[in-house]
Amino acid sequence: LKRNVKSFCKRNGLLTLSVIAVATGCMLGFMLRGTQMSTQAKIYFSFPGELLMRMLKMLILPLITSSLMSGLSSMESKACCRMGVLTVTYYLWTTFIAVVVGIVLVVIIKPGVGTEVESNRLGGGPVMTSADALLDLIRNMVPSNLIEATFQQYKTDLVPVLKVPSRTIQPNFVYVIPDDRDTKGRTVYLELTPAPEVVYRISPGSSQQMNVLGIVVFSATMGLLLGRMGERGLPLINVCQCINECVMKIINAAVWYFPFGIIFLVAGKILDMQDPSTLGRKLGWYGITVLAGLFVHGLILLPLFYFLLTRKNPFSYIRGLLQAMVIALATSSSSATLPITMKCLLENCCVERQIARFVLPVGATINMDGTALYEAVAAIFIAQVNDYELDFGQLITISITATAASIGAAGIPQAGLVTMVIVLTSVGLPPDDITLIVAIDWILDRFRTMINVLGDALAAGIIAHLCRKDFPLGGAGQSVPSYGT
Ligand code: DAS
Repeated sequence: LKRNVKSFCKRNGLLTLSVIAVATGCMLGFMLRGTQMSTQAKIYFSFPGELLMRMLKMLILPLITSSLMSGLSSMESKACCRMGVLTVTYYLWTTFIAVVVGIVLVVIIKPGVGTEVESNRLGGGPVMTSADALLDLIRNMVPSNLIEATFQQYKTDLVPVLKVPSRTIQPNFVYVIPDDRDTKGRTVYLELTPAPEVVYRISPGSSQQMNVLGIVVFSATMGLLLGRMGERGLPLINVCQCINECVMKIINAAVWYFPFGIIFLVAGKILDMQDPSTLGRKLGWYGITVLAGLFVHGLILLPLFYFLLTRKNPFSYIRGLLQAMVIALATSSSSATLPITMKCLLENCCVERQIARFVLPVGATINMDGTALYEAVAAIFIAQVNDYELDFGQLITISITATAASIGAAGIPQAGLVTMVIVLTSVGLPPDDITLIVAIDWILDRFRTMINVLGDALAAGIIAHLCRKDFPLGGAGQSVPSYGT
């Protein structure tokens, strides 16, 4: 038994430690919630978790650009085109299926029906309209500055904005007065820092919606062009391959810090957790509906699609992804988890490198099945709470806008909460009602991020199988050494 336990821990050491770290973080967080921890102590306490997030964020730009530029440059056009079409088609299909699963469940369970509570929405003040949010989606594809595009998605305007005389809706959310000059009147979600008199700004219009979509588009274009330059492109292709290998080696080294960082990341989030809103039990049923949808989609439908398209056992493939899913649970950021997802795919699932280098970065930006499902459920739940009957046409609208909103959501914590404005305004629901579901969003965000990551990784396995003729070396037993060896 001792030998078996030892070999299990050796094989799954990091995964075991990470799972123990999540459990420890939860216990620590709930234990400390009762204490009156000072603001300064909270800032120090969250420091190790903040380091973990910064380590992951630091790797996103070099990983995505080097992966796409070196991966696509070495592919011939037809294979590249086939892989691209298959990838985007599969992503759109699974995202739409996720939305349908969510709608069916929320219509059957009806978590919000019979709620007498007047939702604590705010009146007045222009909100970010669907048109605004959809324009943000297109705007994000063409970032004016690639470096800023990467880091801005995480920047919460660390420059304290003015102490605005605004009304606090939730302990962590404050709406700025509508005529805030640099957001052109759009609602700006402000998140209170531990020091209540100072607020940070997360503006849906500029930074919160900024995601790596623009970097993926730019890097993929560069990769395709480099591939057509022949000898002239080789120096830059070699540089990208070296950067990619270095990034994967850095990941192999950094991962051993993760369990320690996860403890404080999870505990810190629980410390800041808000008390459930006035909806109480209804909110619980809403959470159960979302989690049930994520379970059905993530652990039944997606593995079924994988089996039908590859005729392989999906659960042995998923076993190789557990480390990435634990990191997704801990960080609630699919972009930040991307380096680990890439490592799992290459080292545990033996997916062809060129496929992983394309499918994952694209998936981390446009494929968010968990988010799409959640936004559809949340919108219909808010309609039920408002006793607002949605007709079939509006359900179709919700399914389309939830799919679009999930594409526009950045792979960062609670991005789905912000893009939900598109879905709510598309069917005439008050966007301010987001505040009804904020209280448990921090936990649902973790699970939907896990499904987002799982969806991307399963897609890579499917695309690798469908394109195996284009990549004879690929898959299990590939002759080239994997990273980190
Ligand atoms: N946290 C987001 C992600 O990283 C998902 C979401 O907010 O819905 O995928």
